[in-house]
Amino acid sequence: MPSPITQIADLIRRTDSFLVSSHANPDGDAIGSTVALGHILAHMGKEFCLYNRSGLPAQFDWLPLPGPIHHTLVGCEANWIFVLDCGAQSRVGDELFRIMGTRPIANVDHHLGNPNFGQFNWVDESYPAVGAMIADLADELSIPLTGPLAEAVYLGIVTDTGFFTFDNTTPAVLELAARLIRLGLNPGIVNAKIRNQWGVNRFRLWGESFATTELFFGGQVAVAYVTLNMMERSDTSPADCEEIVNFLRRLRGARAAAILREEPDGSYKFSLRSTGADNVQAVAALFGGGGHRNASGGTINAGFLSAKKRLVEALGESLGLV
Ligand SMILES: [Mn+2]
Repeated sequence: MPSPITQIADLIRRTDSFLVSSHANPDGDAIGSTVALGHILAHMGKEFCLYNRSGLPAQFDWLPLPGPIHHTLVGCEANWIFVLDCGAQSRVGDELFRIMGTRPIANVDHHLGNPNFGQFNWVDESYPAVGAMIADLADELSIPLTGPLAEAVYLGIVTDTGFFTFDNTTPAVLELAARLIRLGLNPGIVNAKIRNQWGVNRFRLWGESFATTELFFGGQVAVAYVTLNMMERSDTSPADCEEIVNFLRRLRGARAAAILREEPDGSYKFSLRSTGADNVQAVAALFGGGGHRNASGGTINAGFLSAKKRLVEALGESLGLV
């Protein structure tokens, strides 16, 4: 039985046209891997259509593309559908999800628990980013990791490793980054393109949210919040809140950081961060949530004061602070 990467490479060699897709509301790995695979297909003279239900978010408009990223399937014909970085098939959005039974699927992903929904499944959790899988595919097809292809791969790997700061920063992904730099990628310039994309509205929201920070258990648990009203006033959306908790985690002495964000129905979504043996997944699970040991989240169906109290108590108990 050939390895999955050999199967995918053979599929590309013997097929003429592809639809390349990823999850809606794409992050850097979703867009980076979509665009990187597009560059590979362009290099090989294949027909392809790049698709994302959300189109290309403005923060990625600097990325050199091998073709447009379509946000509808109108005019996108293809023999095969690539689905990248999707732990579940439905994450591609309703339009593509509806026609998925009509074409064979190549499922390339690194999420734990991917149900292998494709005809071909290359699912490997040991990769920190799908961008790194596409880099290996380029190697398999003898396509040089230079120019726009290298930038798209780099976008994927730095996004999913938090610029090489998360636990998933493997020797292999650092070696891949080193190779991209050796082949000509300028990390200072590309990192600046990737990172310097914030609107001033987001700063206003973050300032307001950081000002709500409360410390518990002698500073070992930090909690901040964002209300619907705060987002409305600053003209921001839940996407602008995503990284707040990672910065809250930087408080000296805090073993766990939590952010509570108000939902339109009045419930509160929470995100938790910790380091090492401190398990916040177990805390999220108490409220029906999930995630990883050091990064988790969920929803509490309660008003703010009650949600905060329950979360702080659960964190205190889980960390042995009460
Ligand atoms: Mn990913």
